[in-house]
Amino acid sequence: MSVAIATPISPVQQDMDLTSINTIRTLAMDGVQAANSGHPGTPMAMAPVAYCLWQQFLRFDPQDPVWPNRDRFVLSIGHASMLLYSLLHLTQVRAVSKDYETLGEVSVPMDAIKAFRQVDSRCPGHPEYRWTSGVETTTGPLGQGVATSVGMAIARQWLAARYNRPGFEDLFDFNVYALCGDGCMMEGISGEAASIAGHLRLSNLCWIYDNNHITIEGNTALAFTEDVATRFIGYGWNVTRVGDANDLNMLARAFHNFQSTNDRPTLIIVDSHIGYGAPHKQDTSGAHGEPLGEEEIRLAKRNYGWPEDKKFYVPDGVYDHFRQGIGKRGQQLRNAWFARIGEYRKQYPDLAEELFRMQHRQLPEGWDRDLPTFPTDPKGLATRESSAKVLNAVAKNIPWFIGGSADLAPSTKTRITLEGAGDFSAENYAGRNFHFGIREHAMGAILNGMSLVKVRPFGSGFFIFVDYMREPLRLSALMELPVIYVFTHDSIGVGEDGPTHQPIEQLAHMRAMPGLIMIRPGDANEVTEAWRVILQLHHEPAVLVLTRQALPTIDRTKYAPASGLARGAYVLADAHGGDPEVILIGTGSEVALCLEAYEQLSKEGVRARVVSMPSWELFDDQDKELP
Ligand SMILES: Cc1ncc(C[n+]2csc(CCOP(=O)(O)OP(=O)(O)O)c2C)c(N)n1
Ligand SMILES: [Mg+2]
Repeated sequence: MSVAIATPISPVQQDMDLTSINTIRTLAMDGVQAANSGHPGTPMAMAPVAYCLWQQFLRFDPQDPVWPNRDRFVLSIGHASMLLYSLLHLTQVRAVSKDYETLGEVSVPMDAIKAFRQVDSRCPGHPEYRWTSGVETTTGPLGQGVATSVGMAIARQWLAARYNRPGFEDLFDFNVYALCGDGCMMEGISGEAASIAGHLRLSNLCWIYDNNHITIEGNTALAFTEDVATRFIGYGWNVTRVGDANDLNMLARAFHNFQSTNDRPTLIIVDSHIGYGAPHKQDTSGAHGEPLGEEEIRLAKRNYGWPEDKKFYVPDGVYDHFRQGIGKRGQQLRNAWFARIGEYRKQYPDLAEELFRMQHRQLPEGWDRDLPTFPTDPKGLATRESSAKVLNAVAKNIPWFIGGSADLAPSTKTRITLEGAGDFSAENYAGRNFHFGIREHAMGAILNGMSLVKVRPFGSGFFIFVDYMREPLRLSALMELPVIYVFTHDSIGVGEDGPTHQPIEQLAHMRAMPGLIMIRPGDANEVTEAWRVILQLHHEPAVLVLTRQALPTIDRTKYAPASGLARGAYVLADAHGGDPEVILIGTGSEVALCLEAYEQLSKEGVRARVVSMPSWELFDDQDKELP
């Protein structure tokens, strides 16, 4: 099959727009071909869209890709990673060290593009946050990127409500753009995320939908016929269309339309041709996920008016063109922002200090001064109850500690009850209590997005429903984000709800997930210690697993102090008169049972030891530090 190219392209590249777009396209094609693996078709089709956005609109400084008020660009179609890598390369985005200092090196040098998908390349198969500067979030599992973008947009609204002040109305005014495809639209999480974004009227959020009618198995007619525009209108979004992905004027109009919409998020539906310009593969699923092949690449390059045999070719003037566009605009905006923040610091020193600490993932001085100690109490209280007290003590001293629940706050006890904490809503973006609705999956991704903007988010639900949000949890771990998940009703102690609500294998699941710290405290004082550890994590998500039912508050004058929790496991009660004959190891609600058994055994003359082991991961970590 041969496909005519809609707009004949002159063999001479007359304009820098087209030259730049074709550079993005051909880098993607060559990168995938060299790797002999990857997804060339969508970068080829969406190059003009990404180019128009980056070159004309995105407020992003390639010299400082972590400037806090930069616009965010999320590539929700993570498989089209070569599109992003080409942009990062051509705009010469700088690498950032983990201490947030911008280094001189280019984040994605040409050698990295040539080593696409190879071990250790800055261009892995799917974009990875923290590995490649300029990548705003890890994507690949379809739907996660768009949902994460909602969290970013939410966090921006919260930051603006708290920190923008008279004369500084634009301190936080960044926009969030996410590029998505048919896969993202089919995944349920996009529906959850779009629904809450519309409800919250996030006018700083723009999704761009690549409506190419192609997925892996073929035409979307196989499985997807819904009217996406109507669906989003139903969510309360502003919906606009661009009938041809190559039409830069229409694209610019759509972005202007987004920018002038102040009461709703915007969806731009762009009709595109996957594999644009490849004569035998355009508009087929064959262009989706495999190299085009040398001959097809040659023909596509001919169609573009490109030198057919040149590989990884960046024509003269392209780098400079980007420098003069996004580079110049971004640098001016970034420098102006930092000049203003100097002024802001003079007028609002406390707020400026908060911002500094938050953006560096530090805690305020004395953040833990109100953490409670609980008196011995044989009847005790549920760990969800003690956690509520600790959570509020934390919230008092960390203003950017914010979060909520998937409609279960009355049960998970995660409401911030401090005076003035308020509820986050379209009418009050300063609220600290979030209502994610019954949308666990989106909640997970939204928390990731919020954390990427550097507020300290928590989300809560019943432990059993962690199964609805395993993917975003996994991404928190992969991205090393200190998101806090509070899960209650952690065992058979859930009571009358029955087997659908009883977690059985969930503890094992959480422990098996790399990079995640799970803590299941055994009494109220271990809850305090758990929060103390969690708040000081910088690079790991934490899962706090709590009970519905009351647990005795252990007598710490008789047994070891709860501070042992920081080591993951500690000897709570030891054998007398020789080595233990039996060691009882418990977590959470089982610790008190172990202590009862210990007392019984001691009476019977059996030497027993009780180990409370609230966190396998913390235990493993401290082992490494032992001499
Ligand atoms: C959650 C999830 N399921 C499946 C996949 C595997 N996968 C990668 S791309 C793709 C098809 C995506 O189609 P579309 O979003 O339309 O992208 P296009 O082919 O148009 O680039 C699939 C199923 C995935 N990455 N994530
Ligand atoms: Mg598609």
